[in-house]
Amino acid sequence: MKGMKIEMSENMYANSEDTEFYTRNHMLGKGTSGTNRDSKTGSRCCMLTAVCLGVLCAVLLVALSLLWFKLNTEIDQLQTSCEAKEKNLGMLSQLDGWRYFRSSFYYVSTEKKTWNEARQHCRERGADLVIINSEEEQKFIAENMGIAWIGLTDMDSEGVWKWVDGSSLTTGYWGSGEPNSKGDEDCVVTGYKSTNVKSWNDYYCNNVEVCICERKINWI
Ligand code: MMA
Ligand code: CA
Repeated sequence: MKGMKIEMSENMYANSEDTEFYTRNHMLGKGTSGTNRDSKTGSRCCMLTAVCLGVLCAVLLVALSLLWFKLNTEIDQLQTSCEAKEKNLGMLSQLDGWRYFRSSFYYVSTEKKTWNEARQHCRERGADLVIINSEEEQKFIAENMGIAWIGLTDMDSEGVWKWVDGSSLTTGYWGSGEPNSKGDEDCVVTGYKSTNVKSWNDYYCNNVEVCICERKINWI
């Protein structure tokens, strides 16, 4: 009886192992030959690992190439920006008598000239007649310079005020009663009879006055 019991339970154990083996391999869709099954599973695993590694390597290679390219581009940009700043510094060291305000250098000529001659004078110095874009800029000019030509004119079309860079006038700082041209005052001076911010006057272009030149800094 005792022997029987042992035999039976051993049999049961063997059977349950068989069932488990069958089920596992059946689920994997494998045949019943043991060693063959295992080696096939192994080589599949190897191939999968190799493919994964290959893909990983390719991804890393692409990522590294992109980083390298980005780094080089940034180095180039920094170099260009440094060169531009160096050029500016070189330029600044030659700018005796120029005054700095918010990314521009300003210069008041000593000689009096007509508006056209004044503009030429500025251009010969790598600048142009001043363009006033803000109240702060006008205040700075009003506080530091007297009557002087600025880069504003309506000589192309009466009453249409344009800056020397071709842009239109948006905010003007005209003195009271100005502009009052009857078609004969096409150029503009600032600081006319007033130290107020609002001190522009349209004036005869052939009058001789000092001028304000502006040279903007190109920071890049
Ligand atoms: C006045 C005034 C100005 C004008 C000049 C021309 C003295 O100021 O009318 O607007 O431009 O005359 O000389
Ligand atoms: Ca006038």
